[in-house]
Amino acid sequence: MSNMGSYDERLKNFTWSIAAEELGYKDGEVVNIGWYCSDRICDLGKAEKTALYYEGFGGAQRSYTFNDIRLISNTIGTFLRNIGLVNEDRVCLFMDRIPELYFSFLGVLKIGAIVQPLFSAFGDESLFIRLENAQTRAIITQKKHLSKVRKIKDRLPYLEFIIIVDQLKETELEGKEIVFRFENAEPVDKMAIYPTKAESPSVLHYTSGTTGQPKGVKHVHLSLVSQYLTTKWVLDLRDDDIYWCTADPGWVTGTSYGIIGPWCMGITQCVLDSGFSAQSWYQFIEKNKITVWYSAPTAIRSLMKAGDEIIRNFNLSSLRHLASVGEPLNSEAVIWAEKNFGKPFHDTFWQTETGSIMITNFPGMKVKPGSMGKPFPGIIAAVLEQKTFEPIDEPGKIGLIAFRPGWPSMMRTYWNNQEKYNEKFVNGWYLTGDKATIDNEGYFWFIGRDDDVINTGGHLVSPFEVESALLEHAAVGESAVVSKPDEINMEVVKAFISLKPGYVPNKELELEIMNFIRKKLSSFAMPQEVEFVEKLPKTRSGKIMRRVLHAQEWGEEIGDISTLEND
Ligand code: 6R9
Repeated sequence: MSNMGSYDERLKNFTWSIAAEELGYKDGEVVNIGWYCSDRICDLGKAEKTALYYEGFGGAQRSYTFNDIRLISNTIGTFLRNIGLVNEDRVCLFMDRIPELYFSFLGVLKIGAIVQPLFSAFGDESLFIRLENAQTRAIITQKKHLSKVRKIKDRLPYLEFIIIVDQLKETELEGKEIVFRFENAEPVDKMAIYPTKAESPSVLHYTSGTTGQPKGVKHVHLSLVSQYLTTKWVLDLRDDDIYWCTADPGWVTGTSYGIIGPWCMGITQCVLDSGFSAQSWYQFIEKNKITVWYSAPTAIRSLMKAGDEIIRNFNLSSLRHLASVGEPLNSEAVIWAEKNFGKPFHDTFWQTETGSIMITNFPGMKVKPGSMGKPFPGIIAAVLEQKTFEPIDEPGKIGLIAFRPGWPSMMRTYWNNQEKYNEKFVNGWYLTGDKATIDNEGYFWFIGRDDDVINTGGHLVSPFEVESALLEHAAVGESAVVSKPDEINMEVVKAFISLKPGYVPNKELELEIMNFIRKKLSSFAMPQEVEFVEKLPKTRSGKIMRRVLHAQEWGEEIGDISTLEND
């Protein structure tokens, strides 16, 4: 039996106060995520339990108890307060996935300041845009990323403190820079945690739009309520679990479920801060006896590409529950996992803006491979007709995925851009910008981003459906399907494909793949052109950037590509 029990029972009796009660939180009282993730867990008697097990480049290892993270986050919080930072100041975290990143996250929240996590792989201009937009007052970074900060700091009048977590000599420091080494600092056992309330701002996540500047999504401390309950019921974490969320905290998955979710439940989590390889990932699972694993389709497809043989070299029997987020999860990937790990990946659908999981395949519920599952209890979800924005009743009809506002972890605004925020609501619905269908059992099926769906001669083609079918071809490692202009049909399907090792691109293979799709799906879903590529353009969180390929086909402006992965 999962942590949730029966889905239908939960739906009937659901209120968010289930979570509030378990957290010991009452409306109107103080709620501080930093405290909930460390001090409270110690108060519950788990001070000596491992909170974090970290493995870095070259095999560096460190592990910390909940008491350690309580003390270290106190120490950081106190340091930040002593240099003059106050509640609602924006503090950027610009670090690799080192333990300091995780502790700083809690430390910043403990003084009531707003934490702004950014991918350390960002170049100086991507960093600049986001620090300028948020009028960030302090940045915590590593020596190895300092040169990027130095390049832009003079153009950032609001940036007063550049805090470096590793050793630098006094003489090497420039203006605004301070060294703060957590390990050497006097541990602070007691600090007055800032009394944040439900609506006090907590995390500011930047998400890139299709056009224009990246937007800052503002979250509040009440998000804890959603994050706690979805972690418990969807990821199904239990006291003795060893959890691994593969996401970087520069992406919302890495904070909602890579920090807050597991730690507010007092769960041991592992972090692997090294580049991707199938070998090192399987090894990490085996060595740490990971039980619950939360990853993304891009990583899963890479593992599939590496082949099934390698899996036999490892004992992965500790795995109890698998989940995925970030992109549509191809049915092929679900079936592959069942075959190789003895259990499926459970898809979870949500966004930076929603703050927590919204639609999902619940543990214990029938998984339909290729479907996103059903709405989380308390979430009212629908697909809306395009023009009227009214919910569609007919099963199988494509519409816009929308939610009724009001769940605890919903964004409160886009930073400095209330207008863009308001545009997300129509008829009392929050619009996700994605399209789906609902089947006669209430399962949601992803179709594509609103602007990715292809209309070829009047037929609507889901890029996801074509990509999933392509993945069933033996030669295809990964693909991105977009439209290209066509005189007769206005637009037709084009596929960009990266091949599995051992396959060579040629005309014959192109024709074979086209035929494969024609037989599997239809003649209009068949790519009219296949372009073989080494790799696909992706964001730092692993999402295929179809719009880059689309723009290339249509000779249009590419728009904001600051999240493009470029190494
Ligand atoms: C958590 C996160 C949100 C967008 C979302 C959609 C896509 C995420 C998905 C999925 C299909 C899933 N997306 N999960 N599409 N199936 N299970 O990813 O947040 O980075 O803001 O992206 O990602 O297009 O609108 P974010």
